Amino acid sequence: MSRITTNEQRLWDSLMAMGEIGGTEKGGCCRLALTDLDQQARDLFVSWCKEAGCTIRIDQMGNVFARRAGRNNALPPVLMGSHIDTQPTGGKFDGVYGVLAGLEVIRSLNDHGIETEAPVEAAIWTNEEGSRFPPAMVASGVFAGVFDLEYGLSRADLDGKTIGEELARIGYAGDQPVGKPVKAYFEAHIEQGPILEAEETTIGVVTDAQGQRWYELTITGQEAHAGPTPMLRRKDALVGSARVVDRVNQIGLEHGPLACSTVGLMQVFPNSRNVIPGEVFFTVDLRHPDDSVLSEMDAKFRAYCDQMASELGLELQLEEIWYSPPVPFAEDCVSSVRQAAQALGYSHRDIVSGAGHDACYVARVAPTGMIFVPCEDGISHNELERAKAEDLAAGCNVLLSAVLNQAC
Ligand code: HGY
Ligand code: MN
Ligand code: MN
Repeated sequence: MSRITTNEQRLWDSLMAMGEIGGTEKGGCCRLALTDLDQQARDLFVSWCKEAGCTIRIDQMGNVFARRAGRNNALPPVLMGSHIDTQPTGGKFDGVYGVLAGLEVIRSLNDHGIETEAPVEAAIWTNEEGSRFPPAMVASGVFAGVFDLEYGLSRADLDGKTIGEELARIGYAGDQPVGKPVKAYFEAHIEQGPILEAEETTIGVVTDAQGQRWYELTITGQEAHAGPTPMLRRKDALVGSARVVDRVNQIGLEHGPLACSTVGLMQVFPNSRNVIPGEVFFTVDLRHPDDSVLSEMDAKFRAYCDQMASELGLELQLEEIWYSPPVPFAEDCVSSVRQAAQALGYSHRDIVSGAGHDACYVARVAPTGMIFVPCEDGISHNELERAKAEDLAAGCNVLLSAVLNQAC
């Protein structure tokens, strides 16, 4: 296992410079997928990679691959990467750390004059968050053959703009086919949960990622006047939705401690203080590392929605828009990460990812591993998201070592 290390300050400076693009007053980052800010961030990454001697390849889903040539470029590359799109109240580290750690590995290979047998690449996956264009991880999903290209390009935001249109608008509608042979893929990421920090552990050796199901619901009642309409005559779509929100939360608690259940987006119509809401659109996110438990949660959720609709005389439209099963990562990659942490003397522990990542889809077409580092109070998808430079550098050193283990 290699013990060469990367440049902590350069990695930190790159993260801070990238974080300025969409930077918020609270120190977070709002850089939604395929906005002008995403374009600026992509352009900055591409310029840095070219300075590091990389060639750039952009595929039809806008995924960006920066390649550092090896001795034998006919070999499939060892790939690193993550995403640079953020949540509306995102931080400076979720996703972008994995992209810039990949670049820092390439820069460090240059510094040390190391030539690898296989090429090494750093990637940006388009639209990992699924916040603007649901579902999440759609571009790595197309890369893995889970979705076809037409589905991927046709995903639309709430204004009806599609991924295909927005890629063209920002100049990242590549002409390269989506999908290619990859020797191994490694994604460095902040944990986004409290475990590593609480245990004062530097490296998370990610063995699996939990499964998730995403739903969209429209509950329809009848708008009416908030004053003269007797309570028992109402068809209040928001009351029905509120009952579902509470039941979703209970389902998560009933399947604890590993289950998660969230309602994150809600639109009330007509959203006027003295009109009984006639229609509510909202989303549900259910997660568990065990697929059979996730199915149980799904069944309970659906049954309750039907029961609520009949009790309150409301119309229910419920669509499951996304299912990403639990993912075991490749033992070969997981042990590369574990051995690298060991060789470099970092405290480490096996961990299951609560969040979805592009690695969950790439794992279907290439041996894949992930490296977690702690984040402050386990907070993420929040402008207060913070990570320590020394932890980020430790994760990057493990990434370098794991990549060399596969590429040399
Ligand atoms: O939702 C997730 O787990 C990821 O942040 N897209
Ligand atoms: Mn992420
Ligand atoms: Mn995220």
